Parts: sequence; C-alpha cells; structure tokens
Amino acid sequence: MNERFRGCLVGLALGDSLGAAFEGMPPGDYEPSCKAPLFYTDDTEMMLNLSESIIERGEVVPEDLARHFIEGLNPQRGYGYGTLRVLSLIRSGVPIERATSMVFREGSKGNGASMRVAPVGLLYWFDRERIVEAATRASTVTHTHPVAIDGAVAIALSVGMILQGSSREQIPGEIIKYMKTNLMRGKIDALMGLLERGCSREEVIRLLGNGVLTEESVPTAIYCFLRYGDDFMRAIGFSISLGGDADTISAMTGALCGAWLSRGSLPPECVERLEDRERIISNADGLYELSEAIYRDFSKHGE
Ligand code: R7I
Ligand code: MG
Ligand code: MG
Repeated sequence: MNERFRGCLVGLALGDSLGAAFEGMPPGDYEPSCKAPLFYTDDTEMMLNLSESIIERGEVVPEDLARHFIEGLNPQRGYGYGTLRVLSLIRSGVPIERATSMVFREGSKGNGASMRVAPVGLLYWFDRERIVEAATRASTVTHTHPVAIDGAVAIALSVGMILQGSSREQIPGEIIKYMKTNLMRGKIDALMGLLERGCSREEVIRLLGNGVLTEESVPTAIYCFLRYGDDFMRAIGFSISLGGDADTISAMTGALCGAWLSRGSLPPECVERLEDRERIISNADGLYELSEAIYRDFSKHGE
C-alpha cells in the first residue's frame, strides 16, 4: 500500500514534468524523454503544498491550505492566471469565499483543482463519502465552479477506488454516480463509450478534449489511464501525444497509473532524474502514515 501511495505522487510528478515540454503543442507523435533532468510545474507544486498541509493538520483545512499554496508558490512554474489572482487576493486579506468569485463569476473551471487532488484520494481511500467531501474542500480554496469540483472528485475517487482494489472497468461507472453536473456526467459517459469501441487520437481530442478546462482534461486523463494503465510510459506517451494541456493531462494520468502500478513499476531512469523526488516520496509516506491511523479508527468504530 505504501508503495502505491509513492507510485501515485511520483507518477503525478513524472507525468507533469514529462508533459511540460509539450504544453500548448498541437497533437503529434512526441516521445517523452528521461535523458535530461525532469523539472515539475505548478501541478506538482500544488500537490506538494496540499500534501504538506494535510500532513500537518491531519485533514483538509482551507485556510491552512491557502497559506501553503501562497507560501509554496514559485511563479516560474507556469500557474494559471485565475489561480495566481485568487491566491494574491487571499494574501492581501480577501476572504477565500469572496476571492474565488472575483476572477470568474461562478469560480474557475480550470483543471487546477483536479491536477493537485490525488493526495485526498490516498488519504481517505477506504471511504468514498469522505473523499468527495475533502476533494470539494481542497478545490474550493481556488476553484468553486461545480465542474471543477466534479473533476477533482472524479480524480480523487479514481485514486481511492484503485487503492480499494477495484478493477479498471469498474471505475468510470462508479464515479459517474458522484458527478453533480450534466457536463461531467456526459463526458464520463462518452469516455466509457470510447473505451468499448476503441478510437483514434483525433477522436479522443474531439470527443473528450485536450484543453485546460476541467471537462476537457479530466475525462481525457481517466481515459488514458483506463486504456493504457498497465504500461506507465505508454499511457504518458499517449497523453502527451494529444498536445494541448499536456503537463496536466499527463500529471493526472500519471497519478492514476502510479497508484495502479506502485512506485517499483515506474521507470527508474525517469524517477532518478525527477526534481525533488525525496520530498515527493516523503510526502507519500507522511500521507500513508496518517491514512493508516485514520483507517484504523474507521475500522474500529465501523463508521
Ligand atoms: O485551473 P488553473 O489553476 O490552471 C491550471 C492550468 C494547468 O494547465 C497548469 O499546468 C497551468 O498551466 O494552468 O488556473 P485558472 O486560471 O483558474 O484556469 C485556467 C484557465 O481556464 C483560465 O486562465 C481561463 O483561460 C480558463 N477558465 C475559464 N474560462 C472561461 N470561463 C477557467 N474558468 C473559466 C471560466 O469560468
Ligand atoms: Mg503546469
Ligand atoms: Mg497544464
């Protein structure tokens, strides 16, 4: 189990850093390469900030999470405009609930909440209701649009179901039950259809998307995992070949594949070159320890 936690966070960071070179590119036959050092972007940075806040506080505490996002922010890592703006408003004293609706009226529906949320699925893997609740809380510090929340819930639940030992086929049919928006229900339904009949890269882009919005990237990443999840580099290679928001689609694909395969099955020549890998692994271990304690309590009280 500990190795799956590590696989999930290392997989996310690998996907992010391998995809970073292709963010904003048109679709193409790109080869992810581990020959040079692998530097991560905002996707991994926010995941680390979220993990560290959870480990310190034992749960998702929005004010503490905002503090970690603000203090841990390196503006060179390619943050979304809305997220930067919301964090800057919070830093200047605007309450979180107000700041999140000052950039986009209904709140951002960028994929920034989904790309970082995997630690929540790890923490509460044994309890879907808790995953939904905590993923929502972890999103709404920056992303309050219902589609952004659905995306984060979908990724966190997928991670949780992998750890519960669900088969890959079971995952989309389960997570669709937790989607609150028709848009995300429709996209997850579409991805199930594509898995059944097989399809080209162009169809994946046309029907699921490769963009920065939640509905254009979260279903795509889940699709990449479900189609190629037994082979990490193949899954990441496919997600990168879609172009568009390549770092983020690959980060989410990588988190799911890594949880599925465990750390030992990730390519060692890539893990070796990954920036901050010790910090990433230590976060996975901290989450594992915390999750074990919560799980023991959960089993004892039969909650
Ligand atoms: O969601 P967010 O943190 O961005 C994450 C992305 C990932 O690809 C990272 O790798 C990084 O590159 O950025 O940041 P936001 O700015 O909240 O959302 C991303 C973008 O989605 C925005 O800059 C807008 O272009 C778009 N967007 C919207 N457009 C119209 N209406 C988000 N919400 C809306 C909306 O409501
Ligand atoms: Mg990024
Ligand atoms: Mg991105």
